[in-house]
Amino acid sequence: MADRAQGQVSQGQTPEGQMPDVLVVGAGFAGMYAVHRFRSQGLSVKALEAGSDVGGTWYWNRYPGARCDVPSLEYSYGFSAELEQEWDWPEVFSAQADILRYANHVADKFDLRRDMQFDTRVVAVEWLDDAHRWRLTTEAGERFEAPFCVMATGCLSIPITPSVPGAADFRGEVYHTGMWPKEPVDLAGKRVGIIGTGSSGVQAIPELARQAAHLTVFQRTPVYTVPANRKRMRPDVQQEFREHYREIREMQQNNQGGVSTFRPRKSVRREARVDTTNAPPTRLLDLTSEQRRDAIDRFGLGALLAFRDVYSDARANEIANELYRDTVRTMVRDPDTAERLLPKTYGLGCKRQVIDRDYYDTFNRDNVTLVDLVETPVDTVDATGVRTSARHYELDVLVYATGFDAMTGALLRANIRGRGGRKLADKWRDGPVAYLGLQMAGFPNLFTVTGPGSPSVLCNMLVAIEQHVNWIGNCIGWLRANGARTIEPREESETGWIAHVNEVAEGTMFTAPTCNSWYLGANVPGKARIFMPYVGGYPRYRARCEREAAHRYEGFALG
Ligand code: NA7
Repeated sequence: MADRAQGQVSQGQTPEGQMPDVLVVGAGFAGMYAVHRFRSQGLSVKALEAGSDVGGTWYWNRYPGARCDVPSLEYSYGFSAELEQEWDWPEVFSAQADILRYANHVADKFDLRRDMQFDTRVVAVEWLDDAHRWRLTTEAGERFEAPFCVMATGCLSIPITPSVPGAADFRGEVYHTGMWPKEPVDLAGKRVGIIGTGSSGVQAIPELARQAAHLTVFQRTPVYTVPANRKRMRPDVQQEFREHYREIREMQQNNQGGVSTFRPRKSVRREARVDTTNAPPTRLLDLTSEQRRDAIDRFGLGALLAFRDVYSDARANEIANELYRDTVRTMVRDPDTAERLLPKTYGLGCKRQVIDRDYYDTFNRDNVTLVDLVETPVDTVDATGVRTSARHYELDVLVYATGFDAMTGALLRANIRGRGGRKLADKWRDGPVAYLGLQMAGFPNLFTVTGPGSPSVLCNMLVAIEQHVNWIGNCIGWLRANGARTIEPREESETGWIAHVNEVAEGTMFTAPTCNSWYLGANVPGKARIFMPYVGGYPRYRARCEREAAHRYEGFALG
């Protein structure tokens, strides 16, 4: 406890008036659990959050149609059996508002806000070499210090808006899907334009089309999207999950993507269950062309995702892409529009799979226009709308669904400086270098939750978050128990891990030469092209983390 005794900073104290043991940046699902976990092991903690309340991603992404692509019974915390038993999910895949309600319930139940400060953006994170602690400075100039700092800043938390000439001249309303206002936005009778057809755009477009007088969709790259499961939650299914939650959490721990393979047996009638004998086989190449077509007719476009070789074999991938395109051609009435909506420059499995509700059907509406920005690029935005190389589109509202500076953006914007004042931005000039996505050499006692090089966005985020926060909590506890003041990875651990992260991503569709995705940093001009998440699977990753803890953190240097 030497650090706590060293003195108090005038601001940023815990309610007891002492410097906290741990500063946490962010109060999304990672920061929320960090506060609870660290507190319950006897550490004092203070979390700083830029938003006005908890929820992170689900606090900011309030755009119409925002939803999670992981089933809610699994995209939920596993640390409290009581919480699992008391919370009701209204739908199988929850909408943003329901997930935010859940976050608020958790914050209330565990009294998390007591140790959180909102409307507080951290603009500098600096290691004080002599004092052996971190100093965080906020936009308002407040300073906080603690021996440990945990960056729970999220993987998709820095929205990006392209620099389009004239954008500032637009006199209508401007929104970014990742910073949607809290107050409802009234689009009735308005001419709305949306730029971007990634996951956010695809979710928002059908909703915006229903609300607006007219919707113009400015598309640069067409998307592969499959229909969502839109089921309401059945109470008996939820009950069956609740009865098996311990088993389900165990299954998550052993699943590549942190999602259990649990299927309700009691509450889903036998005849209603998918008959696996008729389910598609695991290799697309093993089917005749009639069988392939038949699989899509029976199971829908999503059937393509069930074939393993689609992700590993270029030939299977191209067959799947062609089947996909043929199917979309049958879904969109206007053949020119259909053709423009077809992805042709990259394959299925390169980007995070998008899931939609009525996306293609939206282009059959009279009040929706698709503009292909490859054919007719944007020249400028002006006071009244968007001008492409072909014509001017009058707009009252312009929505940017143009994505995020993913995985590294929030960490780099925090201006982190480690030992000797070394900037993280310099260390990461050619791409993120970290050990297990948890720590960086030269930045002692700084931890990242779901950082680059960890499964993070390729895993059920709630599972990944709990695993990281538990590991960090145990690590801090161990350091204290063993009289160590600092921990940071050895350089060779870091370089070895990054080599492994790259090796397992090699040869997958994620890193195909035709692929440009935010996983690779390809959506941010000038960002190094590196595959950032760990694709080797959550169980393998978890085992590696556990091995480190079991072997007295041998891959780390202790001070
Ligand atoms: P994404 O997936 O990065 O999508 C952003 C979209 O915006 C994509 O269609 C981009 O086209 C488009 N974009 C970006 N910049 C421009 C410019 N300058 N002009 C035209 N179009 C542009 O972000 P999302 O928010 O949809 O989803 C992010 C993740 O959040 C998602 O994967 C889920 O995990 C949740 P491009 O492909 O770059 O041509």
